[in-house]
Amino acid sequence: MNAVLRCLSKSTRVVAAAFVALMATVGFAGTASAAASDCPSTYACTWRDANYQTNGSGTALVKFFACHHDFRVSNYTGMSNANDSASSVSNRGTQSSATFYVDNLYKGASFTLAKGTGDGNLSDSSGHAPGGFNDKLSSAKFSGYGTDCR
Ligand SMILES: [Ca+2]
Repeated sequence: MNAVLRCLSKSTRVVAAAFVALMATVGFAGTASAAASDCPSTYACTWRDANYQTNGSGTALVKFFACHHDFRVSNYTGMSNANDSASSVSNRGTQSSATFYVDNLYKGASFTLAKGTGDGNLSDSSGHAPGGFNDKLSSAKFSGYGTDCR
């Protein structure tokens, strides 16, 4: 009996240690990833939720280097569709401003983010984007690329 208990106890300790390690990993990832810097330098990115995250993950984003003509064809990494859903945007470009549009193919109302800027909450008018764009974006491109960019 004692041997069984010791065995169980040992297993429990192993499981507990694994659980603690897992939680530490998850906790670290959650803390570190909820930032605009999860968008790679030179890219522009969108996230579904405010504060540069999608369902708690900073790396669940949609990124583009030159342009993205139609958000309907993209999902936030491992998550839901990117169209008409962005609540955070970041221009991590180092050369150019980036413009975000409410319709695909760079049409409809738009706003422009200077290089290196972002807006962590599109549902308010503070930050670098004006109000009225939350859950509406459908395309975006860096300046210097034409409306034929795909
Ligand atoms: Ca805002």
